[in-house]
Amino acid sequence: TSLRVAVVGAGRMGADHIERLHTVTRRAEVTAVVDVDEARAQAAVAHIDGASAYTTIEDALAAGVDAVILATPGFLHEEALLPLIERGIPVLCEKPLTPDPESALRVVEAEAAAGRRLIQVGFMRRYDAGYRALRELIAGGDQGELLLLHHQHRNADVPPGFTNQMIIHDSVVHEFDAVRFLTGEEIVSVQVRRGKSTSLAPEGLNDPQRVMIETASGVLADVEIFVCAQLGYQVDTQASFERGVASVSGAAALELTADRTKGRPIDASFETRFKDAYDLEVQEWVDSVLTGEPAGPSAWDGYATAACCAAGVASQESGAIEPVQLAERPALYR
Ligand code: ISE
Repeated sequence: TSLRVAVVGAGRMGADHIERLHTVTRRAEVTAVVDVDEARAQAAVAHIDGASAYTTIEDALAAGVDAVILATPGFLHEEALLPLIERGIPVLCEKPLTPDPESALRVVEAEAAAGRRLIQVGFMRRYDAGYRALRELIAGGDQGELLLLHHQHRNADVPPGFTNQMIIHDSVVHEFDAVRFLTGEEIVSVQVRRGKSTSLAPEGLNDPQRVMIETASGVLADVEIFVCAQLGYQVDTQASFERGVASVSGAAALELTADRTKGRPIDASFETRFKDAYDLEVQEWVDSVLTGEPAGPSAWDGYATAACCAAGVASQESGAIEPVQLAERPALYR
């Protein structure tokens, strides 16, 4: 059997998933692409036999769809997710689940009421070989207790209109999830400091910013988020243990000496830095839908990270250490 997938939103990430489903993913095919921009939807399916373009999710579902990849901007997710949960359609929802904890909790509650996990959130770092190995090292305890995490999250640039809120909701949300994934703990507080800014940031954006995350057991994780860093796409993490230090790096395995430079190239963008992670994420999602055994980051992970984002945005204004408030975790996610 082959899973009939509708990709909703044919923007940057939607287009990437359409190509992946078409050329890499096994046991699934893109049969529908939905975009409010009809021409964009049509262009996205033009080269895919058996795929049709739609402007609404309902029209795509009416034609027969087994599962959905939701790749619209986060503020459009809740209105799409609630009816999909109602119909029992599995969804791989790009991050963030929703932009704020209130709407994320509504999604969690709808899923809990439905009584089964239908939503996986697109936190692709959980599928990166380096992050997986680091999680195992932490859980295994060979280097003693984990004490500190240091994250660098750098983008070459961002589109005009990228705001201080978006730097938390769209970018640092990955570190909130990575810290929860690596430690297996909830985050209890977040502090954000906006320091000296680059002149290369769009109007209204402070860049870089420094984020301090604290987990339930007291692990401190610091993040340099720097989205107009020019140098390329760089997502690295170092972990300090009682007896050693471990590093996850996206740099190429091979060191090259050429053009009077000695070093390891880094990626230009997230599509290449995390290509293997995205491929694995989508394959494991497809297989989990086919077997009916949900795996991967859940709507609860989407909600918990949304609560961290709310604390982060509050701290951008206050500069204070802001507590992360979480609702009680429904039994479905225990
Ligand atoms: C983007 O939406 C992503 O998800 C990337 O992984 C992140 O690095 C980037 O900052 C975001 O804008």
